[in-house]
Amino acid sequence: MKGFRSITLCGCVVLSMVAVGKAEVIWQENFEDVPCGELPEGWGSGCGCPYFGVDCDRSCEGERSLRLHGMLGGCCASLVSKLIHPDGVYLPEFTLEFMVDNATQDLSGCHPYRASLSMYATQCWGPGRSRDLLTVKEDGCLAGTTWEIIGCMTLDECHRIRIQYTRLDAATVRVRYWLDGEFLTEITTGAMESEVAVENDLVWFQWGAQEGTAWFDDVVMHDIYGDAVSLDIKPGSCPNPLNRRSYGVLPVSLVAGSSFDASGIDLATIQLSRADGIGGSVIPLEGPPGPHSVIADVATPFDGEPCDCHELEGDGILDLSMKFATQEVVEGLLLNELPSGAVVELVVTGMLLDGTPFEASDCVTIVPRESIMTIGPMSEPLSP
Ligand SMILES: [Ca+2]
Ligand SMILES: [Ca+2]
Ligand SMILES: [Ca+2]
Repeated sequence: MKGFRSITLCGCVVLSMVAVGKAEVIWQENFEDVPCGELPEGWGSGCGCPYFGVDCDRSCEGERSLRLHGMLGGCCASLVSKLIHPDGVYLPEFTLEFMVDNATQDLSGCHPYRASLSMYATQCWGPGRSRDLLTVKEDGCLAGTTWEIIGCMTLDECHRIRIQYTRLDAATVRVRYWLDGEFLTEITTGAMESEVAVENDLVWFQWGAQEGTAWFDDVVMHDIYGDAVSLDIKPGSCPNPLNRRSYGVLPVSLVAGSSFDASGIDLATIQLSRADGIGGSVIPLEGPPGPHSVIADVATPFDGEPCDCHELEGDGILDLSMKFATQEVVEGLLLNELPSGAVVELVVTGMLLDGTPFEASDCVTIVPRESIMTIGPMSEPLSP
């Protein structure tokens, strides 16, 4: 999927719905360049027990990760702080992804939890100054920001967590969670308000191991997918094979960011064409009878390289799910002229109901003819 070329403003008219960017990486850390036992620049003590540092012998990706250890049977968590935004400002919305690996020690201290992540008003721990985003319980189950259990993971293995934080308004916060690419849940709760800190003061992350050992790796902080729209051909599939002999349909989805309203797309303006400009364009099937476009949550935004993709399906945000007749695509876009195995970038263009134009692209791989036409000897009946 090609990320967020999204809404392209025509440059001549300032439209009411302002454009849409891509999801920018604000910072990321894989710990690979950090000396063993130390912390990356900008990561510091959260004033808990000082048992932390880069582990050069265990990682989720690459060779190094961040290891934290909270005192077993004690009340001393290991905490490492990092500004949520490098400028130290409060971010009303962000998406954070990281890998976490929890050890299996028996826990019996005064806070028997494993890895944790909180937002803090200050670099050091202090009562009434934090929002817990995620806490791993002793059995590997995950407590969300309101401490309800939102999912479970195995210990002694790396898992990928994605957390999307959105300040909906002054009084309300929404936090969405994914585990290993699967959407878990969303929690909407009140904005923090205490005598010593309010939600807007929460500018620090606090990575923790409350008790026992936890490793963090491959941390990526980006701004939210927001009002962007992107394209996913064959949601749930990566790569996206296109069989030129198929008389079926090609599922294509316009994938909505968290604040993009998929129902605001003007269906009559949708066209699918080749990014290289060769061939014409085709329009989605609009039954009944037969397949037609629906608003449904079938895909998750992806912000990687062009033609790269992921296999994630729904993320809790409604998308526009369309079907194109495969033979119309093959003929209309002259795909029969391409060699087997070719990777072709396709573009969907259209407009929102308010006239804002957009485009988004993703790629298909032409299924080799041989794999369709060849019938091997195994298919022949066995001789008696
Ligand atoms: Ca690493
Ligand atoms: Ca796909
Ligand atoms: Ca979606």
